[in-house]
Amino acid sequence: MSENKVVHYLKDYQAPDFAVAEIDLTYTIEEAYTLVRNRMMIVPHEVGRPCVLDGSAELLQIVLNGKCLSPHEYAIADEKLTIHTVPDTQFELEITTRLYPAQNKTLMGLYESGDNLYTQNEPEGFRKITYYFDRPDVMSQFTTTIIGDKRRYPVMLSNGNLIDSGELDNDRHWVCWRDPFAKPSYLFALVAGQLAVLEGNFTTRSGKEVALKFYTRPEDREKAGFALESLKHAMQWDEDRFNLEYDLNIFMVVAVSDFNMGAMENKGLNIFNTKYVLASNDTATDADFEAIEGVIGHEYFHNWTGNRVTCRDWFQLSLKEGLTVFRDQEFSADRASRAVRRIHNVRVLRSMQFAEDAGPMAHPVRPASYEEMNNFYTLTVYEKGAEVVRMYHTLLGEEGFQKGMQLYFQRHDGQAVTCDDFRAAMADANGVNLDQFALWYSQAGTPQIKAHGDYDAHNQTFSLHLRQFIPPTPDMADKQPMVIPVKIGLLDKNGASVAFKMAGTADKTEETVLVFNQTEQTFVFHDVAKEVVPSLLRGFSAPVRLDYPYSDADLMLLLAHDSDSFARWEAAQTLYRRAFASNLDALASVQPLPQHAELAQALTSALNADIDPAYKAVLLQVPTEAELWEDVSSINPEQYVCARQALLQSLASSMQDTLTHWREWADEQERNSRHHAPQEYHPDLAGVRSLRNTLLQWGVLATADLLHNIVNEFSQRATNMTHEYGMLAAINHLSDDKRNDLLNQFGQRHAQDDLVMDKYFILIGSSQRPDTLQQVEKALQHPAFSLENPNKVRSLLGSFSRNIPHFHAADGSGYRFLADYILRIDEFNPQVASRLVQAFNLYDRLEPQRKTLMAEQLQRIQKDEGLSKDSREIVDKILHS
Ligand code: B3K
Ligand code: ZN
Repeated sequence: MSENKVVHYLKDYQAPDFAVAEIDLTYTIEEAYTLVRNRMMIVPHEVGRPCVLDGSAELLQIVLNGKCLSPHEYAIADEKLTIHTVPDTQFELEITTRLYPAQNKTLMGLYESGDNLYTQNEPEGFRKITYYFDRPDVMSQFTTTIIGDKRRYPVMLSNGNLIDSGELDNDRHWVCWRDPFAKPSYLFALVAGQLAVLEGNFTTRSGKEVALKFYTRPEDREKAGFALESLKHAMQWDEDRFNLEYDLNIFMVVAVSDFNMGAMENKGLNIFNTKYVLASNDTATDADFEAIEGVIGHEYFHNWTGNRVTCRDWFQLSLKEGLTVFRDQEFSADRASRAVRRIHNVRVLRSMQFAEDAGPMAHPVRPASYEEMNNFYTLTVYEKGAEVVRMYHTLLGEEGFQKGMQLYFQRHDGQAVTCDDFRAAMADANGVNLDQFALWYSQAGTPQIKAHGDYDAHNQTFSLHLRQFIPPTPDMADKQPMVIPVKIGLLDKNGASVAFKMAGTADKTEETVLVFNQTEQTFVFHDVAKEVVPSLLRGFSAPVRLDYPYSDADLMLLLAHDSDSFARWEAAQTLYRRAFASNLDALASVQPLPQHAELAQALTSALNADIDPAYKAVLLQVPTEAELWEDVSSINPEQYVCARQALLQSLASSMQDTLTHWREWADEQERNSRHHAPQEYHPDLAGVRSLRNTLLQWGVLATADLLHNIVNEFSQRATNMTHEYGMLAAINHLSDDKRNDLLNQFGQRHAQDDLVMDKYFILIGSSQRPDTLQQVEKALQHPAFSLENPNKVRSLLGSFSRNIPHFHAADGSGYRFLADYILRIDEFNPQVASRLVQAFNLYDRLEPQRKTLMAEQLQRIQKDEGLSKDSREIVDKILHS
């Protein structure tokens, strides 16, 4: 237990003592430092309170109503500046600080990347720039003047509109930006440097002309074209589906390669990781294009859900993040392939968020406490938060949900509010009671449902019995039953949909949403003329685990016939889980492995059915190890990899001909594509390529010749990154030297492309070849690698931390290696380090030998005296100390 632990609690929230009517910032950029003069008009809410500002920058001067304060008039401690006595009415406070952006490797506050300057302020970066009420419920109007050298900083940007600019002596110039919308400090941004711009425009539905500007390094300018188009689609979609228009005359996006996260929604001046802006056919995969569209959408949508209406405090983070993820998911789904997108989102949720919910970091969608807020930008807040928003949508329907959104904006535009305010708007707009729904925000853990059904031929009823259980988490032992929407349909034994009547309704229907809100409940379906198989949790209508005693034959029926594409995919997932479990048993008892002929047959039929190729590709996804061990303790990770690999191998061998057939079909489709440029990203072609690459991965397991084909075709297909990367991924685990040859070719061909080199490092870090650790160690010395660049660390070390056989190597080498680098990175970038620490989350659930080895490394990290509070919070939670 560390001594200076400061825990922040939701229950301690207090409204701010002061408001800031206006803030006027002047940044003077010098060679070695930047001066920031911050002039605030402050209004006390109550008289007699000391003025306490957050800040950690070098303080040069404080001037209150024109008078310079002397040291006894204020105190500085624990990143807080306390001015003991301030006037009772509005006063002007001017604070000057000095910053050293080139030395700031945390990538928070103002920092240098390349030769340019950028900011990142969410959640608490602004306090590294100046002294301020650095909390989201203090909103103010910002005016920003930037002064710098004309040649080094020809472009100088901040939020809002450019209102003035001018020339100065000594080759210097200045600009002044003003943001007419009040905002919290976390949305403040500044960028200065040599940047090229790609421009476009958008006319809003009310006729406002908006200038769209994408700033990049000069050599990357053309690669921002797809992101620019994505932005226009996002702006249009938000008008069409949510009735929300953009509100400034300019929208800027700046791409930077050193960035701790994906992107940041600063008002009118989004700052993006280059990964989510830059793309061309020969450097980005189809998945990259789709991610760009999604993230561009996400940040743009924050303009309303996050910026216009923001969070009262950081506990409410999911108010903006869960809602905005829901909105970006819907945007992507409306653009193309709704079914496949939904499955993709569920897979991420189940393999990563469910694991978080079952581990030491488990917390509710609205956490009750935190030590370091940066540790709470989690899958639970984002992805489970989006599922919570989706449940309102499922319960209220599109129309009811939009009514709720309208009321939410009507009540709260320009305010900083809570998740309860959002829930109240949904409830009031629809005249429904959503009190019990609040538990989704306060109870952590993944609810589990045990279900079973009875058919009564005499009464022609089908009864579904449901029982829910919310597992205890470190923060809470006993939990109350939650409201769980269960979408359901019924199929007869031939796979046809069966209509039914619910008690109290006049009409028959083929699908309904059950509102399951007690510990145990039975739902009766009437007028059911024959035996049925229920299709449950359609569309994954709630973030829960559901167990129903289906026979294998029932699952095959659902896989072949269910009209709900999620439930159909889910049937295949359950069949895979069962086949996997029998492999695991066989391995444990040293028995020969089963062949899974029936499953192979069912999958073959599914592949041969007339369905979208992208959907065929997702049907071939076997649950990840993290999903397979979700309710297991004393895990031996190696056995999971072996049993899963053996399953893939046996299925691939028995399906060889089908795999080859569809792979050739995919090639044919691409060759004969109606699209004018088959190399380019297009959702239809992306689906075909995703099927091809999945088949390639399966094929390599069964057909030795495929490696030769890949070697022969490699250079010729290299004009399209989806193919190039797909081929490398398919052979990445092979011990054959040809894998190294191709990977080297790839590394040399793309040596100058930062983002493609990330892929090169991912391939090295994720390979299951026996020499992976040596290859990773060598890659750390590669000229394109840098520990200071978060994308590089995530690519090489992040992928290694998820590489099950190597990270969990029985001799502890993987744990030791990662701990070494966590300690090194933690010295300068705690945020990136503390993410890597979470690779150790499985600690409690490991088999005893690995657990001991992991404990040694966790304790070594914990003992480090200079350890950041970011990493310390995670290690302490893992070790329960
Ligand atoms: N709001 C930012 C995330 C900030 C993360 C700070 N550690 C990006 C987003 O969710 O849109
Ligand atoms: Zn967001």
